[in-house]
Amino acid sequence: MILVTGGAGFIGANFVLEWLRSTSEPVVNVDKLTYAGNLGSLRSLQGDDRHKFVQADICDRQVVDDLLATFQPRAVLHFAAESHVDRSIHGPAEFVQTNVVGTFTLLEAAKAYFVSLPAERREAFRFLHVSTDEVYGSLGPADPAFTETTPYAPNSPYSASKAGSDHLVRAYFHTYGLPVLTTNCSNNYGPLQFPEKLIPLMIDNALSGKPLPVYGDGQNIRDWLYVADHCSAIREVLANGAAGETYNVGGCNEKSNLEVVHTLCDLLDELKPAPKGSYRELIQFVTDRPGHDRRYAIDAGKIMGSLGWRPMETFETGLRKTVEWYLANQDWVNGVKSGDYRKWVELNYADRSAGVA
Ligand code: NAD
Ligand code: TDX
Repeated sequence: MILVTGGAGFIGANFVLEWLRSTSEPVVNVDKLTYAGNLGSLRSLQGDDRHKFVQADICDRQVVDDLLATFQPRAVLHFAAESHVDRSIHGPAEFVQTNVVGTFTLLEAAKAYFVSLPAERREAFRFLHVSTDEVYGSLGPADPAFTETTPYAPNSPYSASKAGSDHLVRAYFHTYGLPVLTTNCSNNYGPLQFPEKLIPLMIDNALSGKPLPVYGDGQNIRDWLYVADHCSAIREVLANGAAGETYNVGGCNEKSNLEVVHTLCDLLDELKPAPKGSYRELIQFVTDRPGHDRRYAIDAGKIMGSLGWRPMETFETGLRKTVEWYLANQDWVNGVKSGDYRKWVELNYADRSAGVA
């Protein structure tokens, strides 16, 4: 049994689905179901008793203690977070609460649980913390890519809260011997991503004939990784990573935002032509994000060299799969936008109190 936090979000849901496709080991999935949590993403697991869903807040120590004691997981995989930079600019408090206090609460509970385990189970236990490249700050055009030893320099409330959580995770290894692993990953894209993030937002706006809002001059650079490749990296780190180590994960796909939007428009022109003209005509340059980091780039040499991990998708193949998924899953998108999926949750998860569903 593994315990996953945030498994109703974008990356967590992709991870849980893939885990249960490829192993028989059960998952207990703890998620608060914020606006970003969507049990509709896990609909295909209905009736699969290897998946136990629990609606709970990771800041609730009692619930976390109870879950660890009840399910006795061999590992905690911590995906839960407030994850959207723009939201963190408008309302940072929730980011500090979930990302810092929530991670601290999990670490405290995991430490108590770890100490209570018999020696052979303690040996195997892992706490895997899923984090971001944004903790390293912003690169200039000629700077080398982020490595695991790049100094932390977070610039947004989101990245500062993730940096705080990373430091706590590190401290629990060095001070208490909790066997932690940390992954710092670049921008993910793929199926099931909430349409507030660049790629699904642009697809959704284009299909609705709405403007495509590019921040600033569109020359900010992100290093894109297909979500399934991130999930395979997490599995590899869980299986073979060394306790106390951090691993940078990235796809070697540095693209400017404008390049990403152009490629998306061209794919949509091919797969779902607009009634007239090209989707590129919808692009609008809008006021920049405050404190907008200029460039992120990941050096994934450590995970590739020491664990043999490789991404399977190029940006071109991954983006095509993503656009095809959104075109084929407009019900999911409309449900997320309208909040309809919550009705599905009410119907299918009658017991949604902070207990075991
Ligand atoms: P997401 O916003 O799609 O999902 C987050 C999930 O966490 C949601 O299901 C939400 O309901 C849940 N959650 C939030 N607060 C909670 C709380 N207090 N208690 C329990 N559950 C709570 O995020 P995502 O994009 O899937 O990101 C997952 C993790 O990966 C995050 O830690 C994020 O920082 C990290 N990450 C994301 C990216 C990316 O590009 N999306 C890149 C690198 C790292
Ligand atoms: O409408 C938009 N227009 C635009 O130009 C949006 C939503 C974004 N952008 C730009 C801002 C960024 O430079 O696109 C880039 C990507 O933006 P987001 O999708 O919001 O991602 P980013 O801010 O880079 O952060 C993401 O990657 C790292 C995730 O949201 C984080 O959780 C992760 O840690």
